[in-house]
Amino acid sequence: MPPPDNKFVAKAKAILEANDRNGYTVPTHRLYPFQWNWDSAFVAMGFAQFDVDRAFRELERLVEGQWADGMIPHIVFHDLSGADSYYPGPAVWGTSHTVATSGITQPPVFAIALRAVHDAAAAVDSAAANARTLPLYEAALKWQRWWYAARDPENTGLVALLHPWESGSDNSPAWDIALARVPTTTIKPVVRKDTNHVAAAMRPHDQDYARFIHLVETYADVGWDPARQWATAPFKIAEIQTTAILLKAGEDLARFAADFGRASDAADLAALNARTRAALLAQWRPALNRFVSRDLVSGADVDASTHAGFVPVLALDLDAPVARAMVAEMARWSAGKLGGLPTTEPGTPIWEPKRYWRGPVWAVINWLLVDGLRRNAHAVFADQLREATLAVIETTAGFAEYFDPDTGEGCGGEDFSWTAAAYLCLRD
Ligand code: 9WN
Repeated sequence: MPPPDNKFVAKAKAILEANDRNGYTVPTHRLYPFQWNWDSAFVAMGFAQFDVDRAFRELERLVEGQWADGMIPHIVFHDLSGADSYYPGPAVWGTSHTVATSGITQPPVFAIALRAVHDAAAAVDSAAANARTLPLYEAALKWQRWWYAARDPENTGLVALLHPWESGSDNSPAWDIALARVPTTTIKPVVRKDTNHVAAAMRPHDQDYARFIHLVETYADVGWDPARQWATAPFKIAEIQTTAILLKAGEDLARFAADFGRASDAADLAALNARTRAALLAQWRPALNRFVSRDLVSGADVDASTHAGFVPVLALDLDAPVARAMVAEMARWSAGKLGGLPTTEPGTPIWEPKRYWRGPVWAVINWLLVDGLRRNAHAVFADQLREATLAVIETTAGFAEYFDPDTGEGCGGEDFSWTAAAYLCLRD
């Protein structure tokens, strides 16, 4: 039984409703005026707490952006009236889908959200829930197959990112070495808009943006063809956070396949999930008490100490000593900090408590970890993360995009949709 509604629940719902744009939700007004992929998945789970129809609608609108090859892009530009406040817009991406979209993707939280939305709907009317879910299941399965075909053509079990934006953790120190190899030259000038809305000290550096756009232009130049991108990519990371989310999505899709009597889908998913489970487990590094990604250009481990090293807990059933070591490491990072788990290890040279993905706490990352910790029988630490997330929102940060773990201050965009969704779901 969730606790009774309080004024923060009312505010969280009001944020989701205010950020609604005819069936999809913008992450926040002005800074992000379009539909973002993994934001929408989290938001759908938030809506599922009080408006299941609207939750389905969020996912349906995201699927309007799905490409013929199965990819669901990281941004769907449904309505260009706000285009002036965001860069890069459709002209920079140069893609050719019917609805304008970006050309890269984002972590596949979609199927996880679909499971949650379906289950909320099925509690009221199971047949109606299944009917609404089926086309979204098909879309999610098509995207799942795209990930394996386009981003793991050598069948390693780990999927690769070709752009830091695909991680959702844009300027994470995890990309520093790989991104430094990417030239800062661009064909068209880089015209940042983000720093018109948010202090530059909280955002990626200009050099990061130059490299981000260099990559966009490189892939646009090969017509956004997955095989040609794979062959030319100067940035290629077999990434553990995305792979863990993909595996959890694969588990949820496998349950749907069983429910819907789709035996052949179920068999395909079981094989893909098994391969990925083994590959992900092999990325555990006992000396670090974390999992690590692999840089496919250099062949080296990505050993920067970032939160991504813990996210595999979401999709694995870890041996007890491994889980204990990981939880001890997470507890060490979050000791004396506010809001939950910082995105880089405090006190290290890479630690920057206000600069985007280089130190701050993000409610949605805590949320993924809470789910994984519960799965691995670490309910006590899960509860600490959960309570820290709720407390920072209620006391200092409000529903900001992310939080400074030293001060509890809210940073980045205000009235942020995924922070509102996290609040609604973590109270449960
Ligand atoms: C680029 C919308 C998105 C999130 C990402 C976050 C940020 C975009 C940007 O905002 O990225 O995709 O322009 O900074 O890093 O996780 O999905 O909230």
